[in-house]
Amino acid sequence: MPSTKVAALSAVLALASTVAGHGFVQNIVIDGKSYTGYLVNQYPYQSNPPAVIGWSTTATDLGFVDGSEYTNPDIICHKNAKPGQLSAPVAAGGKVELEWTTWPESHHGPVISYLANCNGDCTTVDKTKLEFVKIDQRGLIDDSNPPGTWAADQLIAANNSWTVTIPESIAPGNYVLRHEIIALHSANNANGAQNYPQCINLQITGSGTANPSGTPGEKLYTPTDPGILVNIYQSLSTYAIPGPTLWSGAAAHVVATATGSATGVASATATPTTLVTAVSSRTGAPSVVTPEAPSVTSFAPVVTVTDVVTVTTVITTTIS
Ligand SMILES: [Cu+2]
Repeated sequence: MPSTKVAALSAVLALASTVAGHGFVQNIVIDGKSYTGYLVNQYPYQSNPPAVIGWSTTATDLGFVDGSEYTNPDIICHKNAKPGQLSAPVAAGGKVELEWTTWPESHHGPVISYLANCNGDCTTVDKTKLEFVKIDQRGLIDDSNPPGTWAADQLIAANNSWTVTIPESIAPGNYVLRHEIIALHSANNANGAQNYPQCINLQITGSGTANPSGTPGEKLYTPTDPGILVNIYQSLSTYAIPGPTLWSGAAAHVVATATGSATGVASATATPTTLVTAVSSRTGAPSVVTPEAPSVTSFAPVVTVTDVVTVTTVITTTIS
């Protein structure tokens, strides 16, 4: 095949794989039990997809929501999200491990998680009525060598997983867990930050009594928040994680490591700023999900400067 054709074909393939590289939450582990997420690379193409705890979305391009949509319901649980039809039980104080398919190294940024009480059945809840309480946040970890090490890099290092502790004192009930990566690689431009929210339903048990007030999804962020409109390629003295303040009842963040051992238990107590190193309870590497029906025509909105650089690299490699 002439090299120009190889290059053209490679460009298409590279774009498709780059888009697929954004990832989504494919599996959730609670108390050693696995729950399937909303498999956005499969379920939208199935006539009768299974009921899962993950909220459905139409983000089949694996794309994002940006600042132009912060007052649009799509920011709540991603594009055209509808409630998951199952809920996973979890005890207050327990841990929820969210396993992403993958995450691109260039997409540095914070990882944030919220809970919203459904005040009833989450499977029929009006998402615009949900009020989100921030229960976990990590932002810039180390900026000694900009763009630095971010929560998203820790997520990648932990086999693309993130562990959230359900606050001990939260009242039992049905909740939506809103878990999100915000990619900041283009955030020095207006509306350049990219939000990748993922929602699941939880049935929280326990004897807690706290019912903290929260923030509607459409009021979580503005396009000019200091942690949204920010240039990560220059040295930052501080980074203000976007969104409302962390709830005082939030548990200490647990950094999961990807050792694969099932023996470690985190002893997270103390204040939310305390860093506790824990051994992940994961028992095996996540299976790689290959998109069955990548839509090449839909990649355009998520191609970023970084993505184009990736494509160029692949083309060069293929020709040479
Ligand atoms: Cu991207």
